Amino acid sequence: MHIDEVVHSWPGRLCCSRFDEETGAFLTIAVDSTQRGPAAGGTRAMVYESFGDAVRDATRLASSMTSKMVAAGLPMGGGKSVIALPVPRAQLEPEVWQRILDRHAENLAMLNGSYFTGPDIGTGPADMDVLHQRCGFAFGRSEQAGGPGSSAPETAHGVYVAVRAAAREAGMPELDGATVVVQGLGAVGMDVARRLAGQGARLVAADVDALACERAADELGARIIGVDDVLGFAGDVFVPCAVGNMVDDVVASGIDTRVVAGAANNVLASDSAARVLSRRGIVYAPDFVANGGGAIHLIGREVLGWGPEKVAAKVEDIAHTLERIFRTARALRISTDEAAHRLVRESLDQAAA
Ligand code: NAD
Ligand code: PPY
Repeated sequence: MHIDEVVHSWPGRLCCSRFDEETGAFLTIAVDSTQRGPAAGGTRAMVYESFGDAVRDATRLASSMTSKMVAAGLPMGGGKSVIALPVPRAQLEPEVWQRILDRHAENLAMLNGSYFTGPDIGTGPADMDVLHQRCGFAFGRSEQAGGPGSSAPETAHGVYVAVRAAAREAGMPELDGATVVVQGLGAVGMDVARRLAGQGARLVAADVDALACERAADELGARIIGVDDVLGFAGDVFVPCAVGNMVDDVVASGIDTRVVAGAANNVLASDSAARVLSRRGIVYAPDFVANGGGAIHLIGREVLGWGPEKVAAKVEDIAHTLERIFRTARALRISTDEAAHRLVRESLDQAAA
């Protein structure tokens, strides 16, 4: 994507980028909003087709973090970091990755607390330990380093709660015997799959990682399908837990489940995809609501001083937020995504007034 398109379509506050010639990494931090408090959102490290694509991902993900904070009732703004790597993280020499983290920490220090980072795709608690030690502006350190540890279990629980709420809305009070298609069997996807299997769901799953597939088949009896067969697979619930931007209008027209609810950020490639799903009677749980468990864990534990029980109760509340969104969508005959954005706008406008 050309950078001009990104600039013209993003209403956020600040986006800063830096190219590190020595490692070939292109680092971006996007701060979407600080209206409710300092911005926060994870650091995503992966390979992008172009630097424009990386900046677009950072800005869209940052906006989504603002909505996530509002929907979860957290007193923070939205931000995100994207590190566009020259090769996949697993192929980087450890010292090259350390240098990239050092550059990232320098950039975070320059923002001086307007933005706090945390884990996302390609980074984890061990990286947050390093960033926190270098600059202090990182959530999600490992428990050994005094942090709250991985956010994946709370994210997974929130997604499970969201799947159940969306299934109820679609007329499926129980998941026993329901066919659930899980895309991505990483830290969150595998955990969600385990929780759904515990409810008697029949699992169908796909991942680009053959080992992850083997684990899901052995441990949970999942039927493994090809990654290209996921989007049109006939089932009851589709649970996207891999990367985002894969449901465009065409994909939305072909999805063959009654529910879409998952962990991936920015599942929808466009606003119109939400309308397509809605017209087809497919219940979509807006991603920034369904995957809010990780943010609730990190901000709850590190900013608000909550214990695990309070965090767990707030994650359960995701069901109530979704029920409110579903009611609004029904009453106003709009998509659930529009209803969720309406809720966010109203809340931000109220705070501004
Ligand atoms: P992860 O990296 O552990 O897992 C992602 C999995 O998706 C990997 O196993 C990967 O091999 C697989 N994958 C990648 N491309 C794929 C494709 N085309 N088809 C099928 N599988 C594919 O990441 P995670 O922590 O499990 O997060 C999953 C998603 O949830 C991400 O989009 C992330 O941004 C989002 N999310 C995570 C958290 C959290 O707390 N971890 C919080 C909110 C949102
Ligand atoms: C996300 O939920 O998408 C994240 O990026 C995780 C996160 C949440 C809150 C602060 C830092 C990271």
